[in-house]
Amino acid sequence: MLLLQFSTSHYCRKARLALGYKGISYQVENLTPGLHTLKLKPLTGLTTVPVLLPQIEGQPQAIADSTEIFKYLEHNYPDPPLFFVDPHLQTQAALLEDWLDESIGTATRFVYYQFRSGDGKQIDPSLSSLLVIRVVCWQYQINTAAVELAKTRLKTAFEVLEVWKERLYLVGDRISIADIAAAALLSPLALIPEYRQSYPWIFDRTTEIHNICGELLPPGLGD
Ligand SMILES: N[C@@H](CCC(=O)N[C@@H](CS)C(=O)NCC(=O)O)C(=O)O
Repeated sequence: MLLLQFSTSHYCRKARLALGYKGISYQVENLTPGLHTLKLKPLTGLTTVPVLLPQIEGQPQAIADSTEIFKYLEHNYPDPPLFFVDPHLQTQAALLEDWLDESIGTATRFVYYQFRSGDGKQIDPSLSSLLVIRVVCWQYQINTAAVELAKTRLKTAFEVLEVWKERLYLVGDRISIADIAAAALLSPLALIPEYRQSYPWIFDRTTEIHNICGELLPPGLGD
């Protein structure tokens, strides 16, 4: 099995956490941003990573989108489960996962790249890193007004995720796609002191989930 990814992408981290949780062995191929479309477009019709190539006869050649990767993994590798049999719990988990994916993961990207192009410049002051940050800010139209909206969405996310203060799991009594999505999609904020100080339980639980899944901790955690 091969995972096409950008090494720093939080959506790719989400796919790796699920693969790790299920104990699946896989390899990664790190694509070069910009050139990635040449490889991905013919394979999936889309331009985003992660893309999973099962490399198994009779199975799809390529699965694009982290949510679709979750579904593929659950169908083909049901044990240990990340979905629930109980339809009520599964709906809750799927709703949380979709909201984290479509709204919060994007908000994280906006706030993170604005930080990296300002106060967080020194994290990697190399020319290549600063260039990538500039391109990302341009590509996603990351500007002050959009970042303010993203911060408001993140505030709501931290309120919703207060559940982690009381309980180990966002839904039900075991880890699910909701926990994996939250641990991955908020992880870039670990580098931003304001978030680390205000929401320590988010980053404690993120660390635990990475350990459970056998995934290396994101920058800012564990160093
Ligand atoms: N909803 C998608 C989002 C994936 C996504 O936004 N990936 C970004 C990297 S973090 C990407 O590939 N961007 C490059 C592009 O859009 O061409 C998923 O869950 O897989």
